[in-house]
Amino acid sequence: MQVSDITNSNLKTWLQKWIDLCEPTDVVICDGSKAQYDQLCNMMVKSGAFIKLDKPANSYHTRSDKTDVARVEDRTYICSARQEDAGPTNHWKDPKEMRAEFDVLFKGSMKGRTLYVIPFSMGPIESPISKYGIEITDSPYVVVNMCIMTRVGTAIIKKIEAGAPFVKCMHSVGYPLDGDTADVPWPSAPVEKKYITHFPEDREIISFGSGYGGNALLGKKCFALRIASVQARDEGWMAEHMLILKLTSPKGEVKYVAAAFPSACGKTNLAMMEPSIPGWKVETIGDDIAWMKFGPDGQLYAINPEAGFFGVAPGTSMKSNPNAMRTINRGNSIFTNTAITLDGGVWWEDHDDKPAQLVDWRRRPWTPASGVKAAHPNARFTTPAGQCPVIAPEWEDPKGVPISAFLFGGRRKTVVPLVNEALDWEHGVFLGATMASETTAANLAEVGKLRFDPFAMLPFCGYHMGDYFKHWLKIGKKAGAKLPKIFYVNWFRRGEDGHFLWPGFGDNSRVLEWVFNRCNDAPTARKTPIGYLPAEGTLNVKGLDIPASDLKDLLEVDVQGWKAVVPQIEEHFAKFGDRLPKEMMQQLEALKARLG
Ligand code: SAT
Ligand code: MN
Repeated sequence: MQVSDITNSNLKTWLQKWIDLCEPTDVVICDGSKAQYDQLCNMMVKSGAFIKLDKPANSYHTRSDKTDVARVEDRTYICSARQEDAGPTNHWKDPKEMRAEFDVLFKGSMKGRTLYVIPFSMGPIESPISKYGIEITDSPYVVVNMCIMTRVGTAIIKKIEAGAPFVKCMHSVGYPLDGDTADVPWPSAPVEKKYITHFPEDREIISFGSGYGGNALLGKKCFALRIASVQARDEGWMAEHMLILKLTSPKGEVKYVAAAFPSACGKTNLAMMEPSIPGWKVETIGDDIAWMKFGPDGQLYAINPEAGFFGVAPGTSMKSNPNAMRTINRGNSIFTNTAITLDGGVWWEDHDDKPAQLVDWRRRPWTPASGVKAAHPNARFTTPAGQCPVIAPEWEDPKGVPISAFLFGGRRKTVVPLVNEALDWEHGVFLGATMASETTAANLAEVGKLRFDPFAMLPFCGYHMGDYFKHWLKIGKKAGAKLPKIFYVNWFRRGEDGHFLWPGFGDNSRVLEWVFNRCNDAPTARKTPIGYLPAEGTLNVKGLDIPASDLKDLLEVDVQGWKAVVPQIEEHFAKFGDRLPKEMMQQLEALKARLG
């Protein structure tokens, strides 16, 4: 297929504008085929950008430039027409000025390169919850990653030709090969030229200068969260930074749970967990993003808009996440900024193997005595979700799965109990709006400085966060809605001597069991000033070697601790000014009153 075959004038005009501006040598429309994927990988092996690994099968290693290793939040902008619509949690640029700057930056930016057109679907192509996008990029690395992370194919162009809307996603690494400029293994632009920009009113993304992760794989955070959150607000659905898991009880009863946690709280681990309690089963629907719409029965139905996992490699092991390891080991994966073993495999910190010698992510010889990390801390695997051994059979069901519970959480050494059920939806929204992790290594006797990350959406909400809280409240008022129950969990509580009070990992299934039973209205809770906590003896700790005093600390209300947190919540809420829904201050006042 060629650009000249496209008849939809909106798509064609947009493509032609960028082709004319960027001046690529070639234009290729991606078809999502294995043949094209293999051909691009082989091309990158020849150029030196990729190394073909000996294991796992059909997998590749690549390393980025040392300055292009993660999302760049400082260079990420919401270009809404009015600055106040971006809100206090986003950087903003005037859309007209930004576009004028791009006319200069993108001029000739693809000289000597191929421009790839990637038609992709977020979610199963036929799902009423899914949405389509077209990404233009000059990075073959982006193409092959998008082939794993999304559904790529020319069928999407047919849908657009038939009138389906699409999100315009423009990307260039910003490293033209003009004159004598030689190519490098990982082309990118200096940080002051990097821009990850979103035009919410136009449903458009323009990204310049970075080839890494969410900066460049525009279906993920840029589309599926920042742009989709705006679409969800306008259209009455939800685009959330949540994993989705399927929980099956020993009796065979099924419930689906969606959970939001800030980075580095183990979302992927929870999504693929192996329960420690007999007879319970956890299967995966998604590990990062959930799109949810009300069904005719009033329930919220969720899909995972992605088709792969873009997981943090360091810390992933047979202990922390055996099913992620099994997924990767089935092959067909791309490893970015991990270390390489001398027998052609991959390695990272906390890997199960303990090699004596490696090649580190910068391609330098490495031994345990080197004194530096072998893998970059944000090293990633890109791997197809379909090959996860515990992927739920219905993970691609176009109608989605009905959600019974939302979990929120953060990393809290103090104050916050193991599990706490919201008193009602509005209280649940308050819990989401006040999600936080401790930033400082707090003295355990006091409350640490909190970094608030409402709904784990801080860097991902495409509009004013106060309006986003309002949207959550509005969802709760939908007539006939059968809303999920909301819970707050904390696996990270510490004792006075600093030890973890809760074992975590597979034992988190004990908390899931309690949540499951509460969704069936089991009388297993006691009402407290902060919400419903497990009634004495209702959290299943059978077979768990946990001191009674630790269990008590995990499930009690630390009234003094909560009182000390209140001023930090007030400060956090003050940032949203008059766009903070009044219900949030009312919830805070009610909490204060209940604490006495
Ligand atoms: O780089 S991504 O945005 O895909 C992952 C992350 O930073 O959470
Ligand atoms: Mn994420």
